[in-house]
Amino acid sequence: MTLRFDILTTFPEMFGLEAPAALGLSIPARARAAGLVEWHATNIRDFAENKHSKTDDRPFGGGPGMVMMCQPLWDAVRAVEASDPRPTTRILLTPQGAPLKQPLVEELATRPRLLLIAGHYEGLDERVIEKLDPIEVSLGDYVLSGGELAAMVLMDAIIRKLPGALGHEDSSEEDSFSARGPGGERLLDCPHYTKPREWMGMGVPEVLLSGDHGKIARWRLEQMRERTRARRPDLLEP
Ligand code: 6GU
Repeated sequence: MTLRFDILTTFPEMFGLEAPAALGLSIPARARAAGLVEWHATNIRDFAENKHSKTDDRPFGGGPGMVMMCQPLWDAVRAVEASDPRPTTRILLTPQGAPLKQPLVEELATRPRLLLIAGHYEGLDERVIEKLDPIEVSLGDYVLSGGELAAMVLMDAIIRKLPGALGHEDSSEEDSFSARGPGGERLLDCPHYTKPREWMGMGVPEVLLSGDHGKIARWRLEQMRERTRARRPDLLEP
């Protein structure tokens, strides 16, 4: 079954495939060609019922920036949802959301339809957020100009979890954050090496040349735990 993304945005061109960008190349492009995923970008502006197709206005109470109006977004969501009978999971990309983590990515990869709302300007009128009741997701503690790049990041992370999206069925399980230690804790990835065996006077760890697959697996797990301890001890806390 094909996972369907709908992106609601005032910049639908960012998701176009004419000039392949983030999602038009590499794994997302292959997954799309294989029918594992499809995506449609809808312009919120097309649903604005005011004279200049405005989607934003000045904030009540004053202050800088503009606020996205309720009506165009609400009608856009309703129209897009009605275009396909499968239920959607609504997701709003916003710095006010919960920081994105791999478990949510993996859960979303099992849903049939995801509706991504890319906010802009100072944000959305709070009332439309209340009515839509979306999952609110942030990429981290910094501010992007809009939710579109965040939506693409989320899409890429989800697409690589779809069965058949990667060459090796097991290779996404070995990614950082997917790989597990013995207690089920999520770990960073281990170091990797390829040819040549010597570069700028630097060799590669002897164990990787040993041909002993049990020993190699144990070494890799130890490296993953060591790295996680050194760089991201927070991941090892229960
Ligand atoms: Cl999801 N949106 C925006 N505009 N900025 C962000 C973000 C999202 N996550 C981190 N910064």
